[in-house]
Amino acid sequence: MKILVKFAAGLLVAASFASAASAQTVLRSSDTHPDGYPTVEAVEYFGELVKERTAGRYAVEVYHSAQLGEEKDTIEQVRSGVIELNRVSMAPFNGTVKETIVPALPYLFRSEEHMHKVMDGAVGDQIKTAFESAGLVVLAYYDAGARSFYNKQKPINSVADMKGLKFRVIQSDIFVDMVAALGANATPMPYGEVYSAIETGVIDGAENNFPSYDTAKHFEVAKNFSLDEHTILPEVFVMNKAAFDKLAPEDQEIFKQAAKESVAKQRELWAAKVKESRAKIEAAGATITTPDKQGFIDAMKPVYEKHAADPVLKKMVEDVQAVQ
Ligand code: GTR
Repeated sequence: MKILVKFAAGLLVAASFASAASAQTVLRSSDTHPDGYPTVEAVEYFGELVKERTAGRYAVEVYHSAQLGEEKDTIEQVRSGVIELNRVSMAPFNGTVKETIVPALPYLFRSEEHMHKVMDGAVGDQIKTAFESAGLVVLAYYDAGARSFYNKQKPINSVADMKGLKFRVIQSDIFVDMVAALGANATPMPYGEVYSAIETGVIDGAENNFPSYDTAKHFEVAKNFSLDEHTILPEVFVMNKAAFDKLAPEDQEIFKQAAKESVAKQRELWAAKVKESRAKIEAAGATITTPDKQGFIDAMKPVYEKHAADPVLKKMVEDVQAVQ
């Protein structure tokens, strides 16, 4: 009898373990960057907090290194719910969520501190609301520093040096028009194709921040980095809205809080990575020049005229400029 009771109790324990295990929901998140990159680590950290605070009911699996595809494809996946989470740049959303045009405008943010204040404030909230119409909930904005041009032909000291060069840009019309306004040619293409396109001479260079230039190894094939810092465009960490709406209200709070804490973590990791990458690419023989920035700023007028003419966006630009 005793044995039977023990056996039954054992079965009960086993059953409750089984149900606890089967009750775990695994959420998949994509990132184009490799393991160890600040955005990958930040989302992993978010996942650890969520798992801990939901007693293991939710877990996050981060698929780094574009394992689930290039950004444009994974954006479709998270919008349709094939995956639940995604960490991407905001630029590929410029055509679908018009409010994302604002942080992508060249030389709009005066500094990274200015960008933080804006994205942590009312304009950041306005962009978050706009994402909902695309079926996404913004969990966090992460740092991506400033984007600058680099190429394999020559150092860029002024806008005149840009003439005729071919650059890969991130997939957004604003970037295409920005490059045209500088007298160069732009080809939007997926991130994963850039290295070989530079190597084989299909393009002369691209534009990005130091950590991307480093980890995607673009510094090996395009050694002239020109610190023109044209765009301080943050990353976005999004969740499929239907998946978010399905969460219990207290779990939604856990997710939001965990995401908030992952932002602080990512900002720290980012600052360290920028320094590390800059030192690494210089040691590897890349040269950094600081061009006459005012010339770049002055050339951006047509980009604003074309992309920020919409009254909603115009007002947002003014709001950004008013943030001190
Ligand atoms: C990086 C960004 C990536 C990706 C990449 C690109 O700075 O972190 O998400 O958008 O740029 O240029 O495609």
